[in-house]
Amino acid sequence: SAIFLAGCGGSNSSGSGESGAAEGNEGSGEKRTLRVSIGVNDKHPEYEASMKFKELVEAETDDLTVEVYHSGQIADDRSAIEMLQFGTLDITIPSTSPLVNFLPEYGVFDLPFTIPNEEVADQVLDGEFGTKMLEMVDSQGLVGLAWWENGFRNLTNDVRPVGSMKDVEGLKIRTMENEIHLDAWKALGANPTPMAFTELFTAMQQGTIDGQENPYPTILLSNYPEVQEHISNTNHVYTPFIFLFSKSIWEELSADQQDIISKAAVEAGQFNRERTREVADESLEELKTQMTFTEVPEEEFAKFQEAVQPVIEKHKESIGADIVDEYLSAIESAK
Ligand code: TF8
Repeated sequence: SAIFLAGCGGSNSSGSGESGAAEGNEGSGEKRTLRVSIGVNDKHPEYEASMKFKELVEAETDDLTVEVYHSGQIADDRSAIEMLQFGTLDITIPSTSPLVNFLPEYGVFDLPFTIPNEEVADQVLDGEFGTKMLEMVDSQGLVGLAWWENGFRNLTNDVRPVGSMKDVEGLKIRTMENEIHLDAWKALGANPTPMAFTELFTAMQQGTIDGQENPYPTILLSNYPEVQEHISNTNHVYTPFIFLFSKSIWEELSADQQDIISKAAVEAGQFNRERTREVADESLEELKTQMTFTEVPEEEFAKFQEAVQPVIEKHKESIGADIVDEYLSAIESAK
């Protein structure tokens, strides 16, 4: 990550200089630039929403400028989280899955086939459970400000149409850097490899992996149809995006600035959900014209779910049985 630091200038403050950040309280007029790192490109709804966040913040104050860096130019999800911990980056909005490497509790969101639809996701995340999870990142030198949406993940591959578990057999699938995803794909009969998102396109192009899984907008807007022929509506897991701020930098901000940023993160998150859902529908229609689409039959879903049940049991340990129960009951009461 030394390369990232050198490439991006390192320091987060600009304008009136590095010193005196702590005295910047009550809007002393110190100007600050907040850098946002996201992994997807500038066609993605997450980028649109990040630009919305910028607009909202900059409309409220002259003290803060927001710069959005897309396509993992600054860092991939996991490295960006580390930069927040070091105070060398202000904001990142990663999938929750890489956070499991810091907070095992976050593994709840990786348990396959648990959240059934977006409405339930909203209720779980916007309710007590979601708030508790946001607060939990504090122990990692992070401030969790809002839930955004990555979405339901769907499988693509370049070998064969997948309509059943037997079709998954032996496929080399890239997963996020997350043990639960790895185990789930093993349980389904695939041959999974963890990899940073930034390396994924090239890996598919070179054929070192057969496939991957991501929400429809990411699949379309990252040009995966160029390197993948088959797509199925596996909808196997819902991945939230989490809006994270560096805690050490947060503590240098005035209460007013914190308030502006918190509100903008939540409001841009609402916009993000709406746009993501529109774009997901449009993306699927477009993907059907560029790839072979296979609808997984209902009875096959039951088999997928049965196959991953031992993975849920196994990871109840690593995640924490209490938090898994809380998560599952939050889902039940949202249904
Ligand atoms: C993945 C995730 C990513 C995002 C983004 C690049 O497959 O779904 O799309 O976390 O930050 O790695």
